[in-house]
Amino acid sequence: MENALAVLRVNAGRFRTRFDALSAIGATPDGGLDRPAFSIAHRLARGWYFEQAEQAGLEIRVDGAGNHSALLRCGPAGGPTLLLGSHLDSVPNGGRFDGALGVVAALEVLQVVKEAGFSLGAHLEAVDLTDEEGHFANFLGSLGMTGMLDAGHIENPRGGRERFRRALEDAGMDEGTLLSAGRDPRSLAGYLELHIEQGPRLAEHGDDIGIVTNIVGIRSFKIRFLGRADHAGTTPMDRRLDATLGASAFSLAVRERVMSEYPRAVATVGNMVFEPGVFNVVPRSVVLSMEFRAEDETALDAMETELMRLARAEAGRFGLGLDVQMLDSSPPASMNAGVQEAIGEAAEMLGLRYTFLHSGAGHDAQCLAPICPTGMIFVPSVSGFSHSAKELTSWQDCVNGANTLLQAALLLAR
Ligand code: HGY
Ligand code: MN
Ligand code: MN
Repeated sequence: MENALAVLRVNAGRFRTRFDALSAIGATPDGGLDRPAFSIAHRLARGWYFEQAEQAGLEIRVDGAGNHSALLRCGPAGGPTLLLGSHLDSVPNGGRFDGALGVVAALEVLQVVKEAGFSLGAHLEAVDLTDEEGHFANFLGSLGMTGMLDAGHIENPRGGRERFRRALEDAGMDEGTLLSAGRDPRSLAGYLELHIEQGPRLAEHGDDIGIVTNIVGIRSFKIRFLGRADHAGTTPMDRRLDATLGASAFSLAVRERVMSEYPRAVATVGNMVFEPGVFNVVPRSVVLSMEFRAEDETALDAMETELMRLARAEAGRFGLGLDVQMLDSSPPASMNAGVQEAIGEAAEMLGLRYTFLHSGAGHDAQCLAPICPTGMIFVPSVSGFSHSAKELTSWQDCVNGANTLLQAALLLAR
């Protein structure tokens, strides 16, 4: 039995055909992908996923958080389930591999195990988790699944509350179903995710596989600098309450402070919305979207205090009001030692060169880690590009990752 399991491999041709078909749903002319959560393309991709799962003879199920699962009952009756998965949503104008690779690979693993006809110590579930990219709220589906999603996390959805409500309604969900989608941790044997690295380290060192040790924590905010609208031609420069100045000075100050005081952390101002936002009116308001990331809560707390102090200082310097709204906070997480070991064993058995690394990208795995043994497998990203159309992973690396996922899953579900 052990040997029979060890020789199992994914069907690389079928895996490729599926990946290419999925990449076409929401494809952009530059070779990327535009498939934000709850968009039409996202809904089509989820429909396509279920068609594939049914054609493979798998059961399908959607939970209250909209997570789309394919199930293989290959464990003992009443036995636990090993979750394999990732996400089918993308950032706006993102790449084809982020999330999609892990979902297609998980489906392929279930199909290979089904075709081999083996019974395992756990059932297998290939899950596409909802809104990993935080179109409305970071890691919405995985947080829902943990039962740790609270009303506060969805109180200030990124796209606004009304749009969020409508999106949920269109998907057959509401805030109540989201908050009650929690799974019993005792029913979960673990969570394993294959993902592209989204950075250059594996490729630069010639490694095939990355075993993730820990995932960064993320906090995100909307910050409004509030001034006064004035005529852009007649208001002297020294009499303006120009919201642009506070927002711009703050953005530069954040960069300088993070680089000097928190060299292992990052902060990003990803958007600014100007009001009224025209040539000839001094802006009365600028709303800025900012997130920052660090490896531990202590650093996150210190950064939050420091960056909010900077915002107050820059607002004060230009005579502006300030309004800060925290949107969400995703704690950092360590990956389970036993799962890391299983991934290493799988890679070794496949003759692949592996290394251990930290993830600066956020993943659903950081939400699931507190409730079940969790781990992640990374494959190399060419030149480290991600969240752009330039995202690329060689097909051989994708297959290596999928086989590592398969073998690690078999070890964990033994
Ligand atoms: O934003 C992130 O790190 C991830 O891609 N969701
Ligand atoms: Mn992403
Ligand atoms: Mn991702």
